[in-house]
Amino acid sequence: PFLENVVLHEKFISGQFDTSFIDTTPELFVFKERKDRATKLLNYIGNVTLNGFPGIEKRPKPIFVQPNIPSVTGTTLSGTKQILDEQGAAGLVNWIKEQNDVLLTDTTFRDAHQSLLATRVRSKDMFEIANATSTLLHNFFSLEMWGGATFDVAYRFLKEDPWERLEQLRKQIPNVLFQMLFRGSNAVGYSNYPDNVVRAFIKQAAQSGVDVFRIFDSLNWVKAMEVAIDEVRLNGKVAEAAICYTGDIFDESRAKYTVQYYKEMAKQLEHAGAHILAIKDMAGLLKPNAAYRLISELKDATDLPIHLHTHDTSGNGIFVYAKAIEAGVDIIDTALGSMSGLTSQPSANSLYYALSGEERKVRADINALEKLSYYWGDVRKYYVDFESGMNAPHSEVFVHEMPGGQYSNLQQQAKAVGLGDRWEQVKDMYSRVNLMFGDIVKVTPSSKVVGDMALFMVQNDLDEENIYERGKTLDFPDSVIELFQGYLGQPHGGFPKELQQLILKDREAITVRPGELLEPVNFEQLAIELEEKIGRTPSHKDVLAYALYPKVFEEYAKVNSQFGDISVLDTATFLYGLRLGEEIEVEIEKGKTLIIKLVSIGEPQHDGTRVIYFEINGQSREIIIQDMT
Ligand code: 3PY
Ligand code: ZN
Repeated sequence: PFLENVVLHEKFISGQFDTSFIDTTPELFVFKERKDRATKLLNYIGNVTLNGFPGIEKRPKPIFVQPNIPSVTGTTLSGTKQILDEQGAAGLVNWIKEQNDVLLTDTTFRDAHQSLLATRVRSKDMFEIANATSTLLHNFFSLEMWGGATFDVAYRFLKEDPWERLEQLRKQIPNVLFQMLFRGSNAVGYSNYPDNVVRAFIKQAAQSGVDVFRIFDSLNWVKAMEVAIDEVRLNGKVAEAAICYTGDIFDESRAKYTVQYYKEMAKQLEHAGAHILAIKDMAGLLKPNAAYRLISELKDATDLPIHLHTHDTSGNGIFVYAKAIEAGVDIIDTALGSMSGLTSQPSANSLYYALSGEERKVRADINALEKLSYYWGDVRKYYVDFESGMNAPHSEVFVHEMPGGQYSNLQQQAKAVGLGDRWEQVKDMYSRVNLMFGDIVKVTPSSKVVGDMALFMVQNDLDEENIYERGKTLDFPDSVIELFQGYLGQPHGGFPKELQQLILKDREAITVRPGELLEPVNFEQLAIELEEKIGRTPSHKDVLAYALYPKVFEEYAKVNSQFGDISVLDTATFLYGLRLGEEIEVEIEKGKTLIIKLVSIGEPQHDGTRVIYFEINGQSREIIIQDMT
């Protein structure tokens, strides 16, 4: 640092090589906080090389194929984003209605990896392909690239800033609408937040680049969606309000979720200000003929364009979409071939062929889809340890009704509490708990509560009868108590009274919107509190993240100050570290690249540390790492 101070000093730069100025210039001896970026990165690499990455089986770093980024010619593109910016949400809606082709939303950047790879895909892998995506998917309706679990997982596991992902992608993809999944009054979290948090979050997301907000409520309670719909409209963006689809409209033994029920809800959403109506089939329960019937009837019931979302868990996805398209659906959600199928969305590539030559085709270029699909096929290999293990269509979803993103998650939760070998029982219990709860909509966060209760019952060898017999003496999981208190809102038809009493005991239940009872958050005060915790002035985006996820954000900030910005590392290095002798280039900022080589790893010391020998831009550097293995 001293030498750097000297050579960067204006006197030195101006040609004074008479270094007597060193003696007369005391500030040369004031060193900046010099645990510099390079050292921090080496610390991270040393650590992950030695100790591994959570969730990745400790093994020699595999040899990965470098994902191929298709070359595209850089023309200035104009797409749906320009339609919205120039004509507003109403103009966009009119434009959608004029299209004969079926429009596509690509979910590869969000739901596809949330549902296949535990949401672990890093921003870096998206940035690499962003320019190509902008060109190759220029005629798509939107890219779903934010929200759902991505916000939490970015901070919690990837140690990167989700806002940075959004803003960087926005710069690289200026022509296609960006879409996010928004859990109504649960925002991108698992519990209700005060209205001013919901509003502030939407406002910032809109400023940072989100255009279309798909808003849902985990119990289909429209009242809980109104604040979000209103705020999206105030920001001039597109409010896509979702009906969560559950059950089976053709199953007469389950009379709760009928076509009539969905039609009523659609009308309420239109009345609440929705620009687009989404059918969110989060588990993949919508059957082909049910899709035809539902869409036909919803088209009659409202004037809104319809956007259909499903998961291909059962393998019926393309058939469902074909029927929906016949019924006049406007937009559908697909993923790029190599990131599609099973718990993810149906493949855009397959759908393209299914409909080629038909009167209504999908608007997409098949060569473009295939090129992007190659890239993602290779990227997916980095994340193999996060695959769910499901490798064939899973028709049982019609019985347990678990959302696409929950299956592998609950499986992990079951393992963590020692129920790994009783997974069949857990699945069975999940559907029984749903019926005990009165047959509720199951999607984040209500689905998590059903999962928690199923684990609780299997773990304690309980069945429905025991719950009623012994309920008074049982301590139910917190999430179950909160659901029955009304803190996630009100389910269609209310809570089963007897069970509610057993669960709540002497606690009160609410029936108003939880947001009405929550004190508004004072953001200035929160910023001061956060500054004290992290030792730097937080941005407004940091404060919003902290408001939603205090512990997760604090932990992220800690890791960030320890290792610096590790999102710049390539994914193989981020997850596996370096092999002996391996050399990588890391661009830590535009035009500033470090060449890092792992030279050797020393023997363990008596204090459990090891010295790791690196070369960085040709210079030797030693880093001491605690060996935790
Ligand atoms: C989420 O809320 O993250 C979902 O994907 C629900 O389907
Ligand atoms: Zn989904």
